[in-house]
Amino acid sequence: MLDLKATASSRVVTHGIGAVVSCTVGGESSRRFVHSGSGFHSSSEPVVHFGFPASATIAEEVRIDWPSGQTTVLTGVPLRTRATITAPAAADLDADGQVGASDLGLLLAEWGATDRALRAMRRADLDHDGVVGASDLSRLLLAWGT
Ligand SMILES: [Ca+2]
Ligand SMILES: [Ca+2]
Repeated sequence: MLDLKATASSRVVTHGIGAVVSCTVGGESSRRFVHSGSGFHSSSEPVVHFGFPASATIAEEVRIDWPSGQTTVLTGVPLRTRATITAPAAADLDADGQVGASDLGLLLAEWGATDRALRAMRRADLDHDGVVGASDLSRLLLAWGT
């Protein structure tokens, strides 16, 4: 079993609600939506649970697709633990832990884009005004190097 607690530090949703978590163990992938946790188990924390064969000890890959369009990928995650995963900062488009040239490139690639159905557009639209443009660029530059 792997419990993942997904927390979002910023934007769109709090606590990772709406994120999709994919977990690969022994070459098999399963997916879970992060939801509010209300209902039968009545937990206030957004936690996703995965069950695996008893022999499994490690997840080759855990991938979190945040509602913001960003994606966090972890490899070699031990099972039978609880991992807390924090969403990347909004301007860290490629979720590599810092805001820099690669994020700028991703934003510029979406310049003028307006289709929020596309993940690449959503993550570049930092101010959520429905278009990728100068205000998003200025937000990214303000966060540069963080
Ligand atoms: Ca980055
Ligand atoms: Ca925008």
